Amino acid sequence: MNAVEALDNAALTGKAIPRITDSGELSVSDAYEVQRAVIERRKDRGERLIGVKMGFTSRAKMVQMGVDDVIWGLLTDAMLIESELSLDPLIHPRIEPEIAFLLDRPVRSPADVGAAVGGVAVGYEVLDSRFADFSFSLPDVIADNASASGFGLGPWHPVPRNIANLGLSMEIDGRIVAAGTSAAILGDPMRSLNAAARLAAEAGIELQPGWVILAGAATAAIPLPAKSHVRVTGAGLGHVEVTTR
Ligand code: 0L1
Ligand code: MG
Repeated sequence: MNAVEALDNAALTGKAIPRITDSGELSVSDAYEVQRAVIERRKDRGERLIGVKMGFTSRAKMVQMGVDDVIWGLLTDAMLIESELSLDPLIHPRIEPEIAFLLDRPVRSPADVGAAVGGVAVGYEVLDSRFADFSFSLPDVIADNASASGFGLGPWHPVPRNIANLGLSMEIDGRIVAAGTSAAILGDPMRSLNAAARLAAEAGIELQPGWVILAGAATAAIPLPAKSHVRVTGAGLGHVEVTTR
C-alpha cells in the first residue's frame, strides 16, 4: 500500500499507521503532494474543499519541530462539525481553540487577502494524527494534512480593528482546561492569514469566497474524551460548543 492509501485508510478505519519516513525519505514538497492526493480521494467520495488550516502557528510548536515556518492542511465540508461528534473512528483525538476567518472574495494574490476577509469567529480544531503515538516528523505531518480531522465554528462577527490579543478559553464538562490569547498565533492571527495566502499562491490554489481559514491554536491541544461537552469562548466572539459520543 502506498502512503496516500495508507493515510486515507487510517482515517477511515481508525487504525494508526507507522510514520512514512520510517521506511524512506520524504521531502516537504513530496509530502504536500501526498496531502493533495489524499484530499483528491476524499473529493472522489463527494467531499468538497471549504478552506485551509494553518499549523505550527505558535513559536512553541515551531521550536518543538525544529522549523521556522508554518505548514497548512486542506479542509473539506465533511470535516465541519455541527454540535455533535462521534469519536469513532478517530484514533487519538485532541482539541484546540482557534481563531477562524471567513473569506467573502477570492484571493488571487497574497495582497488581496486583507480585503477578502468578511468575518472572524472563535472555533476549535479536532486533530487526529494518523500516525501511531501521535509521533511524526515534519514531512509526515504535512502528508497527513497537518493532523486535520474536524473543526467547528462559532458565529461570524465583523473583523475588529485589532485581533492580536483576544482571550480564548476552552472548557470540558464545565472545567477550564486551556486558556490563552490570539497572540499565540504568530503574534497576531492576521499574520497567519497572510501566511495562508502565501502558501496558497505557492501551491497554485486560489482561496475562494465562502472558504474558512483556521488561523491556528491559542493554546496546546488537549486530549478529547468521548461523552464530553466542550465549550470554546473567544472575547467578543461568543462561543462554540460540541458534544462528543
Ligand atoms: O493545527 C496545528 O497546529 C497542528 C499541526 C500538526 C501538528 C500536530 O498534530 O500537533
Ligand atoms: Mg490547529
